[in-house]
Amino acid sequence: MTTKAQPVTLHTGKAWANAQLQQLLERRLPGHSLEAPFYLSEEVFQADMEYIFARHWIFVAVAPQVAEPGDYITVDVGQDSVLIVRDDDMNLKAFHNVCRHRGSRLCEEHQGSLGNIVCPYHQWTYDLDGNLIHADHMGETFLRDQHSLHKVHLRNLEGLLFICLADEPPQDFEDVAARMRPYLAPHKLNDCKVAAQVELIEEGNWKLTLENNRECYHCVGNHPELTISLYEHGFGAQPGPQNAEGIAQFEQTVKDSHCRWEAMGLPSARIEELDTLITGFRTQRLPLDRAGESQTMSTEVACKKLLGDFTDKSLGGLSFWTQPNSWHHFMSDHVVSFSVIPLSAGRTLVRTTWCVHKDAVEGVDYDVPTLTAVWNATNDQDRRLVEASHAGVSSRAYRPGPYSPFTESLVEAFSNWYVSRMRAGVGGAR
Ligand code: 3BY
Ligand code: FES
Ligand code: FE
Repeated sequence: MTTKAQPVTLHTGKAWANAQLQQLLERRLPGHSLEAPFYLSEEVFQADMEYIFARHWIFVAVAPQVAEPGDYITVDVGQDSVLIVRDDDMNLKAFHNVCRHRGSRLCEEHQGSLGNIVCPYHQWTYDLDGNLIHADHMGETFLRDQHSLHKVHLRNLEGLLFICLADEPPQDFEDVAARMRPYLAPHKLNDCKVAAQVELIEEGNWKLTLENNRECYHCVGNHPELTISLYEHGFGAQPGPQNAEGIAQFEQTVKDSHCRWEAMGLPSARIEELDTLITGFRTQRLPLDRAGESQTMSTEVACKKLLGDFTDKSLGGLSFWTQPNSWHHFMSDHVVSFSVIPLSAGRTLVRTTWCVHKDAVEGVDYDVPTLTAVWNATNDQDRRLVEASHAGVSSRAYRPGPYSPFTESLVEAFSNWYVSRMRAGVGGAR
């Protein structure tokens, strides 16, 4: 049986027919990459922004980016800009970055600090809870309390900030948070500072970025720096006689490490809910190779001051992946977080943030080039892979290709999640 994809004609420039998208979704071939329009079409991109990015919990920042009262950041998701501020009581708040007067953007900068939120247009002034506290020229009958900023749902999951643009966000986030808290809490990301942040633009569709992230099939051939700290048999190995011994040894190392970490109060067992929940996620703590301390070129810690109350450098890497747009690696000395934001059908922003203990001193406890070397190199390699994929899926010769049942099952989980959430969106469900 052949698995030849049917060509799809898209009526670009005309109103996107939901029926066409529905058809594409219905005929998705399980176990295969998606048909080309999913990566290329402007209409699918608009649907992605509506049904995926405006309706699910999106990872956008880490709490240390807004550490002090008055600190703010803005994050843009599609046409929407969201302002995240820390108020005077140290609570985090999120608002649409849109003035209630005539709609001007309130904050143009990506980050900063403010006392009140003052619109640059006519100086309407809001406090850090979003209440309008000052508006000139509006007369006696004007009701200030009817003009507070529009709120955006925000959750701080142990220092990871997620927003949801929907009126009614997926409820299962609370279960995800309850299950993840014991894993993340010991690393105390809320008590960290940002040591470095890098924004990378990939000339490719965001789903290619995510698919690429969800497998390590490509790691041996492309990531010489990352694979220094990864166990060869911990990723990308096909089960079989040639790998049997290596895989068994790796599994024993994982078992022994988990026993040691669990005894220290660090949950380590894998949880996999990537396509079984609306807020799909996966976590796992894995040992690191060689010195076994951190994802660095030397595999030793990049920061001498360890996170939280840790005294042991060898805590492996606790990874946390979320649908649709993030992954994170928590180690003994630092946390590295990745947020993916689609910019257009063919452009994607990957924002990478490295955090260390807030009392760590740059130049004494850590230096930024050592801390960031592995992931700067790996991100750039992944960027090229995504761009090459995007170029390839743009060709008339492209047809969905088969995922490996051994090393691409998490890619399949991502695509399944995406297709099912899009079906729900197109079908009018939440
Ligand atoms: O480690 C990661 O975050 C993923 C998995 C394999 C490649 N990639 C960069
Ligand atoms: Fe903000 Fe006028 S648009 S004060
Ligand atoms: Fe990669």
